[in-house]
Amino acid sequence: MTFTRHPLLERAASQGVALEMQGAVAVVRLCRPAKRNALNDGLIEALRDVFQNLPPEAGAAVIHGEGEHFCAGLDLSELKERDAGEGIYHSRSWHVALNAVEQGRVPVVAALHGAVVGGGLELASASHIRVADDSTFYALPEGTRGIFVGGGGSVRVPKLIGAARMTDMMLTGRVYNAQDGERVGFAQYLVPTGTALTKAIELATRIATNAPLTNFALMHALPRIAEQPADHGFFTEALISSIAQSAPEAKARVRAFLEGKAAKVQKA
Ligand code: 1HE
Repeated sequence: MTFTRHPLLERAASQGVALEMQGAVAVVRLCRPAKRNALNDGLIEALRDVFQNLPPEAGAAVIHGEGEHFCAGLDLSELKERDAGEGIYHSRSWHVALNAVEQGRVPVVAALHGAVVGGGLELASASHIRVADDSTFYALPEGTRGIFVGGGGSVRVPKLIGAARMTDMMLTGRVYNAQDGERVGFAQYLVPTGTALTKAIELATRIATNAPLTNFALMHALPRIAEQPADHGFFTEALISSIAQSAPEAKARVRAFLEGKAAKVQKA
C-alpha cells in the first residue's frame, strides 16, 4: 500500500479519515475506534475533503471503519448545545459530505461490520454497494434519542428498505442483524465475519476496470432516471446510453467480444 500525500488528505488524516491507494482503489478508513467511529464535525469535514479530492488514479473507492464497528453515527457529545439554526447548517454539512461520497467521481463500496447505526447507516447508504459481514447490525437510534436523521437518511434509507421499514426502525428502535439486513436490502453482499474489507476491495478493483462513462452513468444517470416519470426516464436513458456507447473504449470492448477476445458471461 502506498500513502497518497495531498494537503487536504493530510489534514483529513489528522481529523480521523485516512486514505491509502491499493492499485486503482482508494481505501478510505474511519479511524476513531475508541469512539466507535462516531462522526464529529472534523470527521464529516474530512470525509468531504477526501471524497472531493480522490487521487486521479482512483477508479473506485472503499470505505470501512477501524476497530469493532463500522460507525456509531453522529457524535452525540457535539449535539447538546446546538440551536435550531445551527442544526440546519449542521445537517446541510452532512449532506455536502455524503453527497461527495454518492455523487463523486468514482463508485464507492462500503465494507460493513459491527454497528452501522444512525449517521453510520446514512453514510453506508450514500455508498453504491454495501458488503456486510456476519457481525453487522443496523439501527436508527435517532428515534429513541428524541431526534431525527439529518445526514440524508430520510432520502436514502427508504430507497434501500422502503419507508415502512425505516418508520418501524425509528418508531420502535428495531435492530436488523446481518442476515435480515441483507434480506431487506441494506447490503448487496453478506460475507463471513472479518472478510468484508477484502471482498469490498475485490469488488472495487473490478469496478475500477469498467469504462469510466459506464461508471459515471450508473452513479449519476441511473438514480435520476429511477426518479423520473417513465417517459422522461426513457428519454434520459436514450441520451446516456448513446453517449456511453459512442466512447472509443466502448467500441473497443464490444469489438474485443465479437472477435472472441473478451470474457463471456459465466453461469452463476
Ligand atoms: C459515542 C458514540 C456516539 C459510542 N457519540 N460517543 N448513535 C447512537 O445512538 C449509537 C450510540 N452508540 C452505541 O450504541 C454503542 O456505542 C455501540 C453499539 C455503537 C458500540 O457499543 P460498544 O459497547 O462497543 O462501545 P461503547 O462502550 O458504548 O462506546 C465506546 C465509547 O464510544 C464510549 O465513550 P467512553 O469515553 O466512555 O469510552 C461511548 O460514549 C463512545 N460512543 N458511540 C458519542 N454516537 C446527521 S444526524 C445522525 C444522527 C445520529 O447518528 S443519532 C445516533 C447516534
